[in-house]
Amino acid sequence: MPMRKSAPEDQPKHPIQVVARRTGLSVDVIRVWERRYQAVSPGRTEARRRLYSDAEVNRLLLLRRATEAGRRIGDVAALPTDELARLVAADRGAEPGTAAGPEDFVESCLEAAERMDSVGLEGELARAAVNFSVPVLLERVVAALMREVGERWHRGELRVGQEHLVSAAVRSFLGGLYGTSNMGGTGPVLLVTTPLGQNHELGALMAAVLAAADGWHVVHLAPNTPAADIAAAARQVDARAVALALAYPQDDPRLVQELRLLRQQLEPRVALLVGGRASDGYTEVLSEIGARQLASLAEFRAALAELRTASAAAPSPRSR
Ligand code: B12
Repeated sequence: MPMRKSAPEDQPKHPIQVVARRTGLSVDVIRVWERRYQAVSPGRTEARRRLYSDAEVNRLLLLRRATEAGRRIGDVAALPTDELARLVAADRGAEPGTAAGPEDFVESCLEAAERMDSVGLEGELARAAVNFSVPVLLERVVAALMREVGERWHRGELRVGQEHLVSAAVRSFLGGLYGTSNMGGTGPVLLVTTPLGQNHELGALMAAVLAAADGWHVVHLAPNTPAADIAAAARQVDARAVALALAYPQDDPRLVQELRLLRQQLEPRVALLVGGRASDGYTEVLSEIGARQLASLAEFRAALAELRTASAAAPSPRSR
């Protein structure tokens, strides 16, 4: 198999024992696939020990999946990696009685990220969207994927470029879902954003998708929005509620001031819903301003449902 040795994913760095652990293949099988089928062509240390690149590890993983799906190694060993990935994805979708679970999609998204395959990654997300309900898709595929990306990045197993590839693909995927879910929203208006200094935007986008799927008319603003602008937008669209996502940092004194200012400038009837991994850092101010702090997307849905019931019982003069 022709291999470029220049890109970081093509640098030989993993000894065969590590490759065996990562791929679930035995050391003997890896050697046979290399010797007999030229499935990979590892580099060598000065002591002539094999060293495999990330791309080769990924390729071996795909070959393992292809053989598990019933293919003969001799038939697939020479395929280009992209083609192999497509074959494995198709085999997985086609296997009767073994429908892929959310964790399978997380795994195949991570594999696509490792090989910097944004098209493959978007394809996996699109397939997951067909397989699962919106809450399962968001919680068990998208959020689980991002958590795993964060952990691997933290451990030095994923490069920043690979994390950025996933973030961009997930951002565009969620944007698409938001667009299609939000078309018929005739319910009350929900404004979703992240406040000043909060640049992680995917939590807000997930909240926007979920609310739109539940029939809210969602107005989603880009992240890092000053309190005065959130309040002005909420007034203009006659929002029933504002949802904020806080991800990092957990201890920004400026944000405490912003949250107070937001509450002062919002009409009293506008509910303030706040979630995200950093929200625990702001519990005191959130409780002071009467915002609802929500520990999960499931709690968020329940809070939205309550608000809708309350709105239906006492609609505001301008409510939709
Ligand atoms: C993608 C990412 C980025 C991207 C963001 C891209 C984007 N467009 O949003 C980029 C590269 C820009 C980035 C930058 C940074 N990041 Co970052 N990032 C991540 C990563 C991998 C995923 C975040 C994400 O989107 N998750 C998906 C969301 C939806 O999941 P979640 O936050 O867990 O949310 C769940 C709940 O909290 C809830 N929820 C979330 N939002 C909301 C909102 C509402 C209303 C409700 C009800 C619920 C809710 O639902 C979700 C599902 O359960 C995380 C890892 C991780 N474990 O999350 C790190 C992570 C958040 N980042 C981290 C860090 C340190 C940084 C940087 C400081 C890195 C640096 N040195 O520059 C910068 C800071 C940027 C800044 N100024 O804010 C740390 C934070 C550590 C900490 N102490 O909190 C993390 C945890 C990585 C790590 N393991 O160390 N990051």
